[in-house]
Amino acid sequence: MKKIFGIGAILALLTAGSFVVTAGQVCVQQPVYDNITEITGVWTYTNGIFYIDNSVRLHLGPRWSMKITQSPEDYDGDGTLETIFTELQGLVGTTVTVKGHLHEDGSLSVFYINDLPYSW
Ligand SMILES: [Ca+2]
Repeated sequence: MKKIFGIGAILALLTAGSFVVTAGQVCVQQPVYDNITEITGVWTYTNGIFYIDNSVRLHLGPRWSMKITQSPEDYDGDGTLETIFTELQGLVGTTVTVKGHLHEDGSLSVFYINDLPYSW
């Protein structure tokens, strides 16, 4: 197999992104995103879609996955870790701050909910 990159180049590529390589271990850190948008408003749910103030459509991943995946965070603050979907349903009607990538159509890919990391 032809060698394309030396180990130094690979390490430089990895450390320039969202990974840190130390002594043979790969540690995944919170990715660094540019152009994070923060929006605060009332968390709503209409026709199977979560919104802020019924206007900013939130991208939170496939609903089937949210319904079977245990949430790593207690987003609704009820003291219980539930499925992601149940956690997000628990936010309906409350004022929430989300951070994420704002798309040209005004929708938001959510990376943080009330400063808790969100991923799917
Ligand atoms: Ca909960």
